[in-house]
Amino acid sequence: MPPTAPPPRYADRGVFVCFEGGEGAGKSTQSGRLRRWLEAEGHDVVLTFEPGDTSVGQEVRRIVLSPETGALADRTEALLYAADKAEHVETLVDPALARGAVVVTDRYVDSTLAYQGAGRTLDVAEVEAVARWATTGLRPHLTVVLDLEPEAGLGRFEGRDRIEGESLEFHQRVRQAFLAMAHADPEHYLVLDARADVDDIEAAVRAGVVPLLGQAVRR
Ligand code: Z5A
Repeated sequence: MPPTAPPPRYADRGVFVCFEGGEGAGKSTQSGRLRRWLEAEGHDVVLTFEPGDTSVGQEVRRIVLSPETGALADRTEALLYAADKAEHVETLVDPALARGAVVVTDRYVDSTLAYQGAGRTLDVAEVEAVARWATTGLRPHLTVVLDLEPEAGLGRFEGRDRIEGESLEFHQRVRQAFLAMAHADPEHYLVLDARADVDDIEAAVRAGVVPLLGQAVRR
């Protein structure tokens, strides 16, 4: 039996913003732009990502994404992503929030619910229990879902890693899972059309983040 999911936890210092969406949706582009703008506004900003932004996470990333890994049992994959998240939250995200920083992460728990849950068709409730346990229930104040048809997103790249090489049906399930999570909790989600102009998306992201900045510390 998987661990019991802890209750949702929202940091009472700092601001936690997450970008989610399929491959090529523009998460790196927009998270980088948000960081530059927040820094220019004088905020302490930590831009991070999953999987792989800790030393343990780098090892996990190599295993889960390298085509050389070959087949992995679905549960093994889910547990590896959960391990990356546990290390990420305890050693990087929580300490930054505690000092009042704005933490911007490129992917977080929703990615495992979408890819290992909906995509691989593991039991989503079980995947969620493991991922919430790993992250001690920490949730973003705002998750920006950059929504894009998988054909369009995958077409923005040439190389394929283990997950990008999955079927179109897999990526369709992933997309629908992100949209369903956003639909279920509109207070904490912003869904944006990732086909829009990059500058327009940036402006919409800022508009979503500005109301949260009251609990962020300025340098
Ligand atoms: N994964 C998982 O299964 N479970 C988990 O728990 C977690 C992750 C955390 C990580 O891949 C993989 O791990 C991912 C899910 C899985 N799946 N795969 N494969 P990654 O870290 O290597 O990459 P990614 O997260 O999927 O991001 P990405 O594919 O690199 O794309 P992106 O960051 O969303 O997009 P981008 O790099 O900003 O932009 C892509 C291109 O589009 C680039 O040329 C841009 O200039 C262009 N672009 C950006 N915005 C636009 C707009 N608005 N119009 C036109 N062109 C644009």
